[in-house]
Amino acid sequence: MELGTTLTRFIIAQQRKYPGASGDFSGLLAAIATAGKVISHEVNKAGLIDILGYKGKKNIHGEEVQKLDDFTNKVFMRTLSHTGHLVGIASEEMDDIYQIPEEYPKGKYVFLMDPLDGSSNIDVNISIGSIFSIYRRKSQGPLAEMSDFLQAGRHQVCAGYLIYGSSTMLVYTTGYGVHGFTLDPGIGEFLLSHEGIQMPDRGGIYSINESYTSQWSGGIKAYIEHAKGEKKTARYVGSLVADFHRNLLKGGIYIYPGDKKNPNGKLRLLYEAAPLAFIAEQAKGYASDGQTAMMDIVPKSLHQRVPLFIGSAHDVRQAEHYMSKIDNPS
Ligand code: AHM
Repeated sequence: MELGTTLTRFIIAQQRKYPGASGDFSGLLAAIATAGKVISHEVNKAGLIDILGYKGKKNIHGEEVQKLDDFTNKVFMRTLSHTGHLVGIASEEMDDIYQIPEEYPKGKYVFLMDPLDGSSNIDVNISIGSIFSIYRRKSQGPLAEMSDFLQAGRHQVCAGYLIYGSSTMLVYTTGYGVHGFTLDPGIGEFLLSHEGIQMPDRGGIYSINESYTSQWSGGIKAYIEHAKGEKKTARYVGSLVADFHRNLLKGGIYIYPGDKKNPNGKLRLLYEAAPLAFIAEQAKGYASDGQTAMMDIVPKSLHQRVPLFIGSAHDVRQAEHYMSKIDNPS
């Protein structure tokens, strides 16, 4: 489609093109885009906090200032609750499942999110993001059940992220390729800027926090030496969305491994790893926990952590090869 196509027009065109594509997503994606605009506006003001005289939890007018991660969580909840497409929401910011209130119509999907990923980067003006994932519910009663959320990534019907960087972008897949839209702040619309994104099979970048080298397994150490030998260069922002987005467009591998201290790593299967794995696979990339395809891992709990290897397919397979050869020789 031509550049400058709005998100809404693109979704409608996709529905016509793929008869299997559900119209339900137009409503949901429109709501996600609205939440993204509100959050983007707020994130862009974060740097003004000192200038405007915010102190602690109060602003100069004595009003409570919300932490940005609470704020983003609430924006998504408010914007999505009344769409009529959801029965429940789970968030990295909430301990338990949120049930869509009685007064709203309910639908057949559940929504999962990391509303503000990379929050330690807000104060220093580095890109941050929001990650989301949608599953068709399995249960049939009036309330969402845990089994609706604890599904393997392979069952996702939509996944995406918003990145609040030098511009704000929405990148998503419904299983028909990966498409990116850039927010034009002048007109407040997400415009198609990256249609049918495909990840190079091999990349020139590796992204891992090397300060943890002493904690790494032999397999990780060997793979990173291999990556350096291939003349890959290191890039690590410390915001997963930003590191993933760069590697999606340029090719590369992002690793947050398990280590001696945290065998399951740091990142969350349902809110971070599975949605990005869906996007990676749709863009011809790949993601795994070092052994098993991320999309095939069945979660045991809502906030489960998982080691993450994601990016260019060849590079991730290569890392898996080192992991199995050195860490799990048969
Ligand atoms: P957060 O949920 O506290 O934002 O942590 C997630 C972030 C990722 O965005 C990032 O890739 C990773 O943590 C960085 O962790 P580390 O500082 O350990 O390298």
